[in-house]
Amino acid sequence: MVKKILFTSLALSGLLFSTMPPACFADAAAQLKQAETYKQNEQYEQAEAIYRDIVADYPGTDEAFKAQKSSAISQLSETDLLTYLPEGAKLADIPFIQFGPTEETKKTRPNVFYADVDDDAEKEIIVAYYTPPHDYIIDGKPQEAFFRRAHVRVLDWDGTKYVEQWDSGGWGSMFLAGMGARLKGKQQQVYTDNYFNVGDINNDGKPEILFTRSSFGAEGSEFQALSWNGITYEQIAFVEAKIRVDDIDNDGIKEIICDDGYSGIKLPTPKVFRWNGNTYEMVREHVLVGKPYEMVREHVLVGKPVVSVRLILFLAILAAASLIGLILLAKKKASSRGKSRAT
Ligand SMILES: [Ca+2]
Ligand SMILES: [Ca+2]
Ligand SMILES: [Ca+2]
Repeated sequence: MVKKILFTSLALSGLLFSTMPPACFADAAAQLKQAETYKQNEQYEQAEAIYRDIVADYPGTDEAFKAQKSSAISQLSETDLLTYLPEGAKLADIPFIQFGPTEETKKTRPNVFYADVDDDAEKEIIVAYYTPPHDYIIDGKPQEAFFRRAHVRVLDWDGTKYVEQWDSGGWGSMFLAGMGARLKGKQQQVYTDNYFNVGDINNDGKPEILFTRSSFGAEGSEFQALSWNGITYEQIAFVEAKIRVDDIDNDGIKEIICDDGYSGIKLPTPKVFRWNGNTYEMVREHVLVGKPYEMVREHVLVGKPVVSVRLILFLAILAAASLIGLILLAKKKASSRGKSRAT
């Protein structure tokens, strides 16, 4: 009987996990393969068209990053790109993860995106770069690049050449934010995703430009999301910390969550910013009592039915225990009745 109950609980939890939607990007992988075949056959235009589609259709995926890399190489060389940036500028190096095995920390994220960010059906170039001085020397030793400035620029095709459409202006010295050294690589990527990215987070059909810049000392770090308003790129989100972007209530519109994600360290005030149709607005600030990811997910759903796997398992175990108790009680009663009959 106990075995049967345990089996039922396991089957129940198995069913819960199996109903979660699979993150399936099989199409993107197939498209990527097709584009690579075109490239090998020197059919560059066909390859380019697919790369652009993958970047636009599957933002934030590994396939999009691969496509971005291949696409950027065949669209505009780094040397060509630099001619559209201030003198002495360098393309930004943006970490894939900040802590972990050396080969992983050496990996960088794309510093150039090709996407239609101004809603005119033509793709712009969105580039993250640094302005000089890149290095300085104290007592003969090269120091960290404290004095360079991090920028994002949008280049628009005017029919014959690229022109500067927008520039963030310089702030901070890197595309980075404070990261918990104890966070696993996968969890770090949830945050480094937003160090520089382009994607439609508020589900209005237009991609946003997202970036996080950081500076040593008093300046701290700043995350911004910008969206084309018909005239210019308007700031729709601003958070002075590193953030993750996630659709925590599965309504298709992504939320911006600032829970810092220090593995195992409980932060007193995780913040959630929701899209209100015009801007990302902070909707809740909570005292955290559990693991960051789960607590934020449950808190923001207050007022809505919460289906917690842990709660269901707890109820299943409680029901099983009660049932066992009842069975034992019934057996005890039966045996005492038997005994009293015998006497
Ligand atoms: Ca455009
Ligand atoms: Ca959008
Ligand atoms: Ca949402």
